[in-house]
Amino acid sequence: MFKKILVANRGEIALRVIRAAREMGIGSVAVHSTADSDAMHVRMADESVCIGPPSSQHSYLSIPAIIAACEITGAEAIHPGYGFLSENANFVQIIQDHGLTFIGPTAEHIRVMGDKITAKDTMKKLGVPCVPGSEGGVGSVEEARKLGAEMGYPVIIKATAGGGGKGMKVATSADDMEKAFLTARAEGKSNFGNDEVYIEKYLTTPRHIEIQVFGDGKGRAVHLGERDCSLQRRHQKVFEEAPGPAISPEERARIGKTCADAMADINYIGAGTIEFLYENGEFYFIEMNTRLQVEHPVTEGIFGVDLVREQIRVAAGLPMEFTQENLKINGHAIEVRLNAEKLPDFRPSPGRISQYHAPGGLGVRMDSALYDGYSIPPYYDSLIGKLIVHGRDRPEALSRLGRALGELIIDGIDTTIPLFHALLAEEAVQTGEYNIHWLEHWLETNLGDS
Ligand code: MV4
Repeated sequence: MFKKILVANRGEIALRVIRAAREMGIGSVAVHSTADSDAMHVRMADESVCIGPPSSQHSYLSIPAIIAACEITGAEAIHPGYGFLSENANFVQIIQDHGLTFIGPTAEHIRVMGDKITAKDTMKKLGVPCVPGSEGGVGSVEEARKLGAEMGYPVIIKATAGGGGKGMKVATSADDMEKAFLTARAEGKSNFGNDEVYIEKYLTTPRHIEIQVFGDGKGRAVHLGERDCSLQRRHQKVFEEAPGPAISPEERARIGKTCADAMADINYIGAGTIEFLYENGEFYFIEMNTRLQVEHPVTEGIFGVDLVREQIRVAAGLPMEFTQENLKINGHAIEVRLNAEKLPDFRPSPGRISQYHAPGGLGVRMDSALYDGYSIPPYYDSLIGKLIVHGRDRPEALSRLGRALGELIIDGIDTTIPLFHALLAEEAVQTGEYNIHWLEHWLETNLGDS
């Protein structure tokens, strides 16, 4: 096992990794920008190294600075958290070239899944059900129109390198096609330096259901059920839960096995998430994330496992501590993302925390790097914490969420806490009868957000 690992991240996820390392008797190295000298991850780690100025580009995204921090401290492995360099195949290659270990998948798996056309092609060949659409890329408006006529409208044109909703356009008729096609291609080019696009049948009212998978890199892989992450605003998840309120045990076992078998086939190592749209009882693969995700705690809650511990174990060449047979779901978990943002327009609201009180009690987990007197810097993501609740069933988890939100105090800045009090009062949230459009519609109706 590693003696010391470096955490190439900040905020709550850096704490998450440091905590797992400490429980395993592994030393931790935090890296930080000059804006984060007082950050909790720096305080909590065994050692820290300043790696650059506030701008992420020159600190948390600086590969040379992070490699140098490993060499200075003698850290043997790097955990990337999520975001930043977590899905950068080039980073993984450089880590290996320096005789260090990346705690995550191989550069090759990251590369394959990072390009959505190759990801879809790979998954299709592995027997994973995909959204009907083009075979590979589409090179011209004429070809796009031909496919549109065959498939029937609406269709969606997606940039193969796309992400966060960029490079994605819906065409509702042949007349729309030219504009949608050219816009998706231009957005792919300008945002990701890649103008390749593909086409899919547009699903109008699906849920976003993602399957958690985990592999040992030696042909063994398991699934840890699904998370329903349909409640999103502008492609940012807001509220996530597991198990999905619309998924039956039979459906879970079936799609779960399909995903686990696919990951076993490719010798996938570590944590991964296979994203699906779910509509009318069918799963349609859209993309795969080759990282630990923000919402992983809901899965940890219902399965009683530590996914970061398992990531570190398999990266060190040890076996996973779970098998498919001993992974059993217990109860229901919900996560809400707490952002330093001002409603109704979700404008970033950095600043000094004058008072912080975390909720507690049975079934409550607060993952946050906040503390009394901390100043949230303006340079990074506005996520300031995640409140995760667990209950014996969904109603208990919901009422526990309301109780915990009532205990939570974050003063000095604006946060999205009031949004969750309001959402808990909604029938659709109480029943779980929502889809990927429900939240944006609700925000428009109730907050005038558009
Ligand atoms: C889709 C879709 C409908 N049909 N693909 C949005 C982000 C990207 N990861 C995939 N996305 C979508 N792909 C087909 N064929 C609808 C969306 C979509 C969406 C998906 C998940 C969660 C929220 C969403 C909000 C708008 C659109």
